[in-house]
Amino acid sequence: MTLSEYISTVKDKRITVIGIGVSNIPLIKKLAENGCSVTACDRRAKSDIAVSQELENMGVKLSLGERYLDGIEADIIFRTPGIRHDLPQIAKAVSGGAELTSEMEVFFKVCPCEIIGITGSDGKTTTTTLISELLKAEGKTVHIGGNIGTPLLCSADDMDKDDIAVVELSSFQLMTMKQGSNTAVVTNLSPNHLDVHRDMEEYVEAKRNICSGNSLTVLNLDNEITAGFAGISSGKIRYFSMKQPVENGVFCEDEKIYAVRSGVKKYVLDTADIRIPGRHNIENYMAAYAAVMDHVSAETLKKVAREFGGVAHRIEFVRELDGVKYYNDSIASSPSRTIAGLKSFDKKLVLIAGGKDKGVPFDELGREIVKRVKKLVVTGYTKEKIHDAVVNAPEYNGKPEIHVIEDFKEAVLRARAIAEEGDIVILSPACTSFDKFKNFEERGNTFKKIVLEME
Ligand code: UMA
Repeated sequence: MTLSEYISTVKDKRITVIGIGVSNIPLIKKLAENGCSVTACDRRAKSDIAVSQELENMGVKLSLGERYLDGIEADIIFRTPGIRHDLPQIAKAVSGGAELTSEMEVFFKVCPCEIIGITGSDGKTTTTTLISELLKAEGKTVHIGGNIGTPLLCSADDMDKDDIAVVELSSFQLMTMKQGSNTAVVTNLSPNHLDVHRDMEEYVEAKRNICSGNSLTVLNLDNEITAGFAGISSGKIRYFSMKQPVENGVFCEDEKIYAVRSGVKKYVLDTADIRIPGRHNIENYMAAYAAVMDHVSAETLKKVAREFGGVAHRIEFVRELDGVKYYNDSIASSPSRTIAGLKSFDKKLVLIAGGKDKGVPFDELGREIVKRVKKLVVTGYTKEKIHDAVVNAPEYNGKPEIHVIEDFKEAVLRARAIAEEGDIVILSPACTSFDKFKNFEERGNTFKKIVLEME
């Protein structure tokens, strides 16, 4: 079934779309353009939804504010990822006969090409990007989307059967999905999003849906929970492992990566070929290659590994100047994210941190900075707080030296001035960007511009 055919089957139905955000806005417009009767609901007020007037002009009925879910009268309900399916008002509409679906679920129905779905607690965005880069480098037409930020449903009719859709899937998206992707990749699973999921079991249950009915499943053999998914999938299983050889899949031994088909092992890559830093990125490469090794040669894998500088703003390599490497990790807007960034390198770093406070304590960050940072530059609202967390860390003995600089550009230039040949400078703020920038992208782009303009 194509998207146009799907729309013609729902034309006479009452459609309620819950959530007017990134996932659903194109869908609401598409349905309205095709003459469907659509009610769009959102807890936000009209003035907070930029497209509200445009939607009304297209004939969409809006149900907004505190009581936005009251009295749903629908034959079909589209749920946005961020909303639970079992809210009483939704459950009531479903028990009254409404069909509950989502933008992603319908995309899976109408997508004309193979879908590679990627989920996991960590590494899913990078693995999704790597799969896309590998396939593109091999000449394939790729459509990348899902939780990574681009909804794909409304482009489905422009896709060709020989293309490949590479889709990052969150537990929120998977929670109510009945059909998995043709190829499923599960990077790893550890407790996450327990503020939304009822418990760890519900979270794992949601992730499991990715394996339902697929033909190839790629699982992390080193992670007990994901390894256990093998029993659910009816298709082929490939494993990846940092710790042990596998019968089918990809593994790493003595810093060399091997691809194995039916027990026949072939060397494909050295870990040193991988330009993006961190042991976790070796795992991401193994997961990605296990998913696409039927389409992508070892030569292409090596080329991408050597050239790919990382997902924008996530420990993204910017340039090397005077023997100093610069990385942009602007996405790190919390201490835990910065700690993960610091742990990605096996040497001490020159760190630029600071920004707007989220009210999260910096104590643990302070201790990690003492352990993993050679020189520290703090900037923005939180500069003093981070400074204090470092000097109050029990292990602090006067090192690292700390430079407190309010101005962002000055801070970056100071990092350059204090870095020595062989050093790594990283912007990994541990705070949001809202003290000085619109968002983390603007902060990262500003950092990159300053670094690229250095002479
Ligand atoms: N809304 C309600 N009531 C609710 C929840 C949300 O009315 O109870 C409304 C919000 O006011 C908003 C709209 O629903 O106007 C949409 O909100 P949403 O949170 O579902 O998000 P989208 O804008 O559609 O973005 C979603 C993903 N967000 C979440 O899953 C929370 C985006 O992932 C994704 O890129 C996008 O779809 C693309 O399809 C973001 C994310 O943080 C980046 N994901 C989590 C993660 O990666 O950890 C899962």
